[in-house]
Amino acid sequence: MAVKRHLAFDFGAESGRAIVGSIEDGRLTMEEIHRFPTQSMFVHHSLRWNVYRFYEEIIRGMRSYVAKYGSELESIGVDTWGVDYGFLAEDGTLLEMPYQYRDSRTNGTAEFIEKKLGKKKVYDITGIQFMNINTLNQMISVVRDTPDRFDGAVDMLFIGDILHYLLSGKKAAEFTVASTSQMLDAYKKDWSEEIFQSFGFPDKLKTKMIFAGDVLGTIDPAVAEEVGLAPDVKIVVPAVHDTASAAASIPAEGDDWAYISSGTWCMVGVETDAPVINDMSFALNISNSGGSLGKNLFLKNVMGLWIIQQCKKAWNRTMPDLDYPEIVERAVKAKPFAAFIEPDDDLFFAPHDNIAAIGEYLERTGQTGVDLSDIGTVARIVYESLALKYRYVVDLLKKATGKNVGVLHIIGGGTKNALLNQFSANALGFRVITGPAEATGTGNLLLQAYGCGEIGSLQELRDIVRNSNDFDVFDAEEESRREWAQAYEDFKRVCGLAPI
Ligand code: LFR
Repeated sequence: MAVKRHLAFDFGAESGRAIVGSIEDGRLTMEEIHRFPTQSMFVHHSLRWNVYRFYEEIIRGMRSYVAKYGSELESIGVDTWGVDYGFLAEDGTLLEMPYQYRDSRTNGTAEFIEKKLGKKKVYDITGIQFMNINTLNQMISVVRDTPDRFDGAVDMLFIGDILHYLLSGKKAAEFTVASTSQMLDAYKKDWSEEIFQSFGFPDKLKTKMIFAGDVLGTIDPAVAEEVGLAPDVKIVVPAVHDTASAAASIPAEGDDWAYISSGTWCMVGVETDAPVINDMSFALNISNSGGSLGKNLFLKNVMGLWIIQQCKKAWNRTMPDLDYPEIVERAVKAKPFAAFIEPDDDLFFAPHDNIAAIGEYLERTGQTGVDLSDIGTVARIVYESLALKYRYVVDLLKKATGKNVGVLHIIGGGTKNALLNQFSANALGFRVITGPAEATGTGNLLLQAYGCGEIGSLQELRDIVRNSNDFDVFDAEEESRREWAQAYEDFKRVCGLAPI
């Protein structure tokens, strides 16, 4: 029988890639055939995504596929970050360039939530962590500042859904990405009437909901012809939310695990069978993000590698050749626990100069005498603080679910940083297992294969992940156990984190 190939497009905030995958003898083979920068851009002083350029990269990716493998392809699926969306007109035209979630238009929207419906009520319905980036906040800013933008809109689609629409001509909102909006009823897995009514969002924007593994349709014949693909290629939605595609590929067994999907954002979570929405999860501001194949991702966003990416950007202004291996090497040599930062402080959300932001943070928290001109020192502060924040969030998750956690799976691009992996094990005091690094691409491809009938269950899917990858293990270092335990206490105190 001919090999069935799938093509995944995985879009991150920095870069995107096209990956071909096929399953043979219970193993997934993956090959990256196209890579491109994504990155938002300032247009008229607002931060936007050039979605048609993303589409162009998809066309390029499909052409690369055809050049290598010919016209036969089983399916295509796209995943992206969450929360960002575009409005479509009746004829399917995108009405404006979608905003990127770090745009400042959401400033002040949090108060609106409290006034209109109350945070508790919104959380009880949606189960989603309050963050200014959420679609809810972005939509509130439309109601508040630019209500005419609703006029010609007949559909609201998330970025990945827009790309699926361009490929298939079919409009639908995939559940995992839609859940990040904070506009769904977490139990009904559909749009919340109450949210739409209370905030004055038009009903016409409640796009039909579909689920990871659903076949949206076949490729638009004109697109197929343009790139040289057969007309029967299926468009199968993976978990359009990258975090949910990644979570599907956690190689976990048993029940006592937590995970981090590590990239620009680090999503720290545990998997549950149903939403966990109660007073404690509300107080701790934990999300119930939609998972694939019936799962619920009880997780919290941590600012993640964004912080070191922004430091690197600042350093690269004067040292263009400085790369991550060298940054890590310098961090290894730097003094441990010189200072702490709270990665999720507002200062680090969209900094102009991240080193200056760290300086401001240290000053505000009375941490003096730290030489921030030393790259290793700064990098070490960031990596240690991230690891300590992971520990804090895992402790919160344990408290809110009552779950026992004895191992942490780290998946995604962040796993390539062995120092951070070791720090994470040290901070947590238990075993960290890393991989797959291409977790999102893996999950995307395997969810497509599930949609095409090649895989029957999540367990089978994870068996394939385990058969197809090598994993690294990091155990907490005995000799520094005491220092890390002390550092955790200091971190919480210095950063003003509530005791758990
Ligand atoms: C990670 C991610 C997170 C989401 C953030 C913004 O790429 O999808 O899960 O909270 O991006 O959308």
